[in-house]
Amino acid sequence: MTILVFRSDTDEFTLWKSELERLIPQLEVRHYRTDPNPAEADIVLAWKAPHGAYAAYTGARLIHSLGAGIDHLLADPQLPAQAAICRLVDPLLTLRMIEYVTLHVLRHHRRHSQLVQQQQNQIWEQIAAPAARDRTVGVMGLGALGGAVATALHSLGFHVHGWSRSAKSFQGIDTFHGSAGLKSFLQQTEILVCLLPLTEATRDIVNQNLLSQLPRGACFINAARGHHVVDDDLLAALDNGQIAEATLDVFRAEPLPTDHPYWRHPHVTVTPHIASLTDPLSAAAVVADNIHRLLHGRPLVNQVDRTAGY
Ligand code: NDP
Ligand code: OXD
Repeated sequence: MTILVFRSDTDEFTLWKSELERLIPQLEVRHYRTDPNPAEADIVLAWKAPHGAYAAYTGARLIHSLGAGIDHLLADPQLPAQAAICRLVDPLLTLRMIEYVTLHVLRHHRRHSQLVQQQQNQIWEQIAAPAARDRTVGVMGLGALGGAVATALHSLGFHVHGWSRSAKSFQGIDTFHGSAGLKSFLQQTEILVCLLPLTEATRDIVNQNLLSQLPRGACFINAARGHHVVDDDLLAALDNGQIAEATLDVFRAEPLPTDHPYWRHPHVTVTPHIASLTDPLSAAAVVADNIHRLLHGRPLVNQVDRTAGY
């Protein structure tokens, strides 16, 4: 059984190779750049290769994403049609996302940017935040990441709203679903968190219409994909005060171009797509479990529905 790893970073490749070959000794893990026979690979481990890069893997039975998102795969028109696609659901990836979102929800909740500004101007002015139970945080997407984030925010005492495609139930969280539930989800949400997958239904979802349904002065955190947001609409909402602050980890073009207004906007925090990075040691165990399943004819986990797009 051969598997090919698409990842440009050589140190990471070495880690993936040693860990996967340790976990499944019959594997031979190769780097795509040095493999002469792509058609022989049974499994492809994929991360943001250029379109067309997977076309030669005509024998692949499984294409496993090395990240949670698989929009990079489904956007490739030459993706081998016969292969199952799986995405990464890894406890460390989830934990890191919880850390990132909690950090920024708390910053917005406690108006931390205003305190930083006050220090710069030597202003001693106490800012009282409402109790967490009186602050509503809305999480769009209640999957592996959004569900865990919503639960963690609830355990900190926040009033949490969650929105998904199908009906979901989480202890202590007010859940909404579908386009019919979106208005009610948004109308009390003071801090909106986007953890949706990028699909045809969710592209450009954070636009003027959606932002205008939030309470005035709401904050926005995007840790999902840049294409969820219509940038001009978000910038207009930030400039007119409808949105007080935004924390953005993902962008339509990455790295974010140096002349993009987000870099210098006084109410925007930019982070370089680090909300939750894949850790090869932790993720290899998850990928190895799916490879075992494939080898033993058991159902794969975290398989993508190509039609739904996630
Ligand atoms: P999941 O597939 O587990 O969850 C997706 C959630 O979104 C589900 O609750 C689903 O609803 C909901 N959803 C999908 N389509 C719609 C829709 N049209 N309307 C309403 N809800 C919808 O994904 P993960 O939680 O694992 O990951 C989410 C995204 O986070 C990834 O796709 C990736 O883009 C991003 N990400 C970003 C990282 C970063 O570092 N910035 C790191 C890792 C991931 P339902 O439950 O009904 O199916
Ligand atoms: C992912 C990401 O999807 O890092 O895992 O964005």
